[in-house]
Amino acid sequence: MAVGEAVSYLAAARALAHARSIAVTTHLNPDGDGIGSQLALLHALEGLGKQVRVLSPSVVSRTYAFLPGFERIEVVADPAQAAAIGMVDVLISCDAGDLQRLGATALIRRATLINLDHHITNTRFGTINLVDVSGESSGVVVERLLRRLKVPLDQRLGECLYTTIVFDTGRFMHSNTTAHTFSWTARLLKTGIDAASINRCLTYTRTLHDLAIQRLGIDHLVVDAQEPSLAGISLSADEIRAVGEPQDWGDLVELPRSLAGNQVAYLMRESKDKATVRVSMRSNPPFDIGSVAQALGGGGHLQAAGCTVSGDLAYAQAQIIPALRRQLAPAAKAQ
Ligand SMILES: [Mn+2]
Repeated sequence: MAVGEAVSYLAAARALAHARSIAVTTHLNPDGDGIGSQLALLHALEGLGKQVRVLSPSVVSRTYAFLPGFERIEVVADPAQAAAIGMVDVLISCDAGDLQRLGATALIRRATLINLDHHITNTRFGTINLVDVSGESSGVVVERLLRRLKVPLDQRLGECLYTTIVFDTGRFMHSNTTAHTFSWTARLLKTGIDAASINRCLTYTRTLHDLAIQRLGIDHLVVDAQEPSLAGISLSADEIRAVGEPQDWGDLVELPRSLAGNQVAYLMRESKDKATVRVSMRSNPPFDIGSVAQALGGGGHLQAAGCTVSGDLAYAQAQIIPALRRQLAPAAKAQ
């Protein structure tokens, strides 16, 4: 661990030790890493006698309803709701690479903002930046922080933190899965969690509507004519409206990625007003799609990243697809 990171853990632990009121938030369209990190912090900090509120800038998928403390999550989706929270000593942001990703929760009044994250593209927007890119999930960063606060792991924390690692390693399939991942996860299993049951909750909870979205994805799956190792799904506002927008887009971007020979995959979704397109990207090492997202104002990791393009679907495709082809081209020549 770099010296800077060690200092941040100490500063964050100190700020939390001195705080009375704490709010914990995460990014828009929160996922298993953000929510698991938040709820682990809720239990740990309440155990230390703190007043804690758990906030989300957008609706939280019922997929995570099995997590202890899920019913404590309050949606803060506009400035009035943010103002109603009042002043807190510490606001902790979990798993968000930049302030915009916090939606309305960015407006919550606070003395100190702890930016807890593991994204390489994090913009260091906090008062204290606890950005540890060596963590496979933000949950790993949370656990390292809890060690500084002398909070021992228990089953509740184990369940929340296990969810973060399953989600952010793609069920131990992504390139960020290492020996550390398994030894860290083994410590969580020793708290007595039922990993198989959590896996079922995270995986086998699709609705018929979710499957209709999968079908929409399959119908719109395109393999690039120039780079056969590039494939993706582009969905227009009209196509999404016809099926009905899901609460959670889940891992639809994994569908093009599952093709034999695929190296780079994308999902583009046009907004209702056709003014923006949300782009999710995935790649296999050594192909870097994080820089593509970053160049367009987004962020993430080298192999998993996203951005929002201003413009309609055709405009976004014209921006993204040539950039992804360029990422594939040099390595293809070298082979
Ligand atoms: Mn994460």
